[in-house]
Amino acid sequence: MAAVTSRLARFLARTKTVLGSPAASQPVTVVIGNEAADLDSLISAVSYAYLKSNTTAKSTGREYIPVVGIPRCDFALRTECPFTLRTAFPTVDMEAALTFLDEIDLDALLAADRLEMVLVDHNKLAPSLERFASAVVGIIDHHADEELYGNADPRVIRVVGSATSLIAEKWIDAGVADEHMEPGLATAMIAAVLIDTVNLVEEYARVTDDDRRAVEFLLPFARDVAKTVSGPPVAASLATDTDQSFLKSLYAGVHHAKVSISALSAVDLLRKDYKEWVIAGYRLGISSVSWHVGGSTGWAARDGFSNLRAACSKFAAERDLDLHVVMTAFDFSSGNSTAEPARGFERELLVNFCGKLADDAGKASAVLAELEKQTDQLELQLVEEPDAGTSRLYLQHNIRSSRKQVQPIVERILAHL
Ligand SMILES: [Mn+2]
Repeated sequence: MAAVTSRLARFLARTKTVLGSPAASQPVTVVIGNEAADLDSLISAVSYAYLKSNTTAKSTGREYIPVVGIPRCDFALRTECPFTLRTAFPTVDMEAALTFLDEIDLDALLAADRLEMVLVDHNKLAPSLERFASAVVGIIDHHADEELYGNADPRVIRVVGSATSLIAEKWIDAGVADEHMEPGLATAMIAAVLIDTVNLVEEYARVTDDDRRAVEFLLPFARDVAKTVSGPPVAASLATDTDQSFLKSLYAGVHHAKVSISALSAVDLLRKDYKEWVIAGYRLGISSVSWHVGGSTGWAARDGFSNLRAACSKFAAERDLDLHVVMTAFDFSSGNSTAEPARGFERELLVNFCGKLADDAGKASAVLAELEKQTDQLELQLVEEPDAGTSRLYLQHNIRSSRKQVQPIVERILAHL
């Protein structure tokens, strides 16, 4: 194997050695993204742990370890993540260098009093990790503040397009030596910001000045081919473009990878980008899917609506859900064979009642009535009632509301049932 010339890859390899060594005794700070483990979570965890290893760790001997919050076998489902790593680091197997949730014994670290955790891209531990609440020492996030872990330091929670933009700000503040921000890392960070801000396009209301500032800071590093020892940092086509076409082709590549999912099974589509909450005794799950249910090239046309419904019911039953919401988002104008430039970015909401709410028609219809009342935030239009009473498909005309906005709405509704 060729010598590893990426400092980031060497850093990741060292963290794996620490985890693999029974004799290791140094304190560990696990930097972890949210349970959906999307590109923003992955890259913000890696870039923040690496920053801290280049700054704080030097004086404390503490090891900062980025952890991807899913088992390794699920990584391939996040199609945009492996794609981004391969594009940003064409000569290094960055995926192999990562640590996944099934490769670290957090309980043993906690029992040995060696564990601290920093949450990036979320500010409340996933239900499956709640037992580590006492270990949370830092938060850098862009979701609604759940007001937990009041002593966390840093405790940065600001609604910007991408958590990675907040990490970029930490890099700017730290002013560490330029060689640490290698072209591949800068490219991967830009990719995360572009995907979460729909390519910095104003009308989708995701992008903020902080996201633009992050990209401005990262761009010269991403474009600086001279800083790589082992060849071009990005695919040759990206390296020779101007800044604007660099951003455009990077976004197009990552976006295409993200939406190239129509061959995935229904259950893989549902678990690819999935988060769960327990609210007032009700278990809520929300799956985000970068495709569309309706239409001739949609998911329902592929599987049939009853099969799609059955897959959702099975998925919900396995997780003991009382409410399962499938949020779809699809850019019909983006360059692919089925592009429909006349249609832009569209969202749908598929609401499925299960568990306690499937058994209580009164409460289920109360939830629907409340959702339909959200004429500003959601602007729902009923498309289909595939299974009267337990399932409804809507077009969500307010395309500005992503899961980050929809989840608190559903939480309020469940809390007042
Ligand atoms: Mn995010």
